[in-house]
Amino acid sequence: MPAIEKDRGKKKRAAAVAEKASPILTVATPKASKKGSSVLREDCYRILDEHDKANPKEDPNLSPEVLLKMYRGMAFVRAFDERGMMLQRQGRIGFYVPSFGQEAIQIGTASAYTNDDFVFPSYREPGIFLYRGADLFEMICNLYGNSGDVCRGRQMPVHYSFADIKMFSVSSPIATQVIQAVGAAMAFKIRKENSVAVAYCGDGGTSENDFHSGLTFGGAYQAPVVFVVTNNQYAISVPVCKQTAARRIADKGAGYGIPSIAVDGNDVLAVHKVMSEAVARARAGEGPTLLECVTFRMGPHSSSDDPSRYRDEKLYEAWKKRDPILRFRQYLSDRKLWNDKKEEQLQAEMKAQIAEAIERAEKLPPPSTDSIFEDVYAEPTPQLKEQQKQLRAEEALRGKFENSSEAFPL
Ligand SMILES: Cc1ncc(C[n+]2csc(CCOP(=O)(O)OP(=O)(O)O)c2C)c(N)n1
Ligand SMILES: [Mg+2]
Repeated sequence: MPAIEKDRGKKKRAAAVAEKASPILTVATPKASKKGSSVLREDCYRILDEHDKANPKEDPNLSPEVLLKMYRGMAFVRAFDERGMMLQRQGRIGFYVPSFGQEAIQIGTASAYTNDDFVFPSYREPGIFLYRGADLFEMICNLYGNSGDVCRGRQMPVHYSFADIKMFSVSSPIATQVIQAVGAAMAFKIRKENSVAVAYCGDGGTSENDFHSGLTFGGAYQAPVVFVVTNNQYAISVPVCKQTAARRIADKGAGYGIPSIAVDGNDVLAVHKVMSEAVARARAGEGPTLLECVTFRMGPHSSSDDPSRYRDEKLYEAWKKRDPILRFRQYLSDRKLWNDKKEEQLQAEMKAQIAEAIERAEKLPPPSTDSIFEDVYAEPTPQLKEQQKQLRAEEALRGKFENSSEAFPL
């Protein structure tokens, strides 16, 4: 079983966690970088070994239907990210944030909770939106900020908002979603509801005050929340070894009495298993769990970033061999659940589906300038009415306002 500490009473909890949990913090040290060695160490919970063979004692033996749904989810977010980056490079959208290499964390966790649970994502979890059934076309409308966008072009691209599938809106300020998730979880507990809240943030996010406030309250109130930290080794250009003096991110849970574990974030079965256990603990009233999912950000921080300026290419090469999708594909092929032909079909199908949604989205006009004045007040104030009148007069004089330079800072 994964090494998440069971709740053995308040006295023993902190000591037990400190001793047994959280097997790893991998640090992108310059030394590791020079050697080009993989920074993933052996003491991380995993099910797939270095030859992608599953440890039979740990294999959760999921049904073929679930396994294939997970594989499709991982493949789909990769295809979506590839297309998103391409659209930005072609100048068709202004900004994109890819999640290359982090597919197993997104799908391994999302497949472990239910539609009644609430998700508080960071900006690097498009796969969770897709896996939970967000409308692909509407997601693409967000990228264009057009009139089909739920937020009417008022958000940055990749800041999706899908309340109907219990996904909180993505917001840029780091780790704000951690306290929001804890607040929601505290409410579930008070109302005796069965839902669990899941908060995602990055390694950099764990330096934010919101992370500490969230863990303080989550631990003290034993709220039904799971904290998922994606340790992708970097916060933009800052490697995790400069981010914290902690030996491992998972160690941070102990200070709040929160059982914690580090898991191989490129092993979807391992992520699914520890997440299932963490969700079950939360639902059973046993309080929060902190997961450190160890991975590597295979792409740039965003379409505005160039990692070659601060990151050794050898690190990338080392992690490429641990591609979570290829590892999982190998596992499925060994079980005769997947083959090259199925892969070819899936790739063609996904590409067509994404291309069709893009085509439709590109036909939509931008949101009307009138929409600027809507959604804040039920009845527009006299000042707003006046401003709207002025804008209309300007437009009559100079024509509709064109898009700005579409440059994004981050
Ligand atoms: C409160 C706050 N501070 C700084 C920033 C600028 N910023 C944007 S992304 C980022 C790095 C976050 O790194 P990490 O939490 O590891 O997540 P990752 O980008 O690796 O997924 C920073 C510092 C911000 N958006 N919000
Ligand atoms: Mg990071």
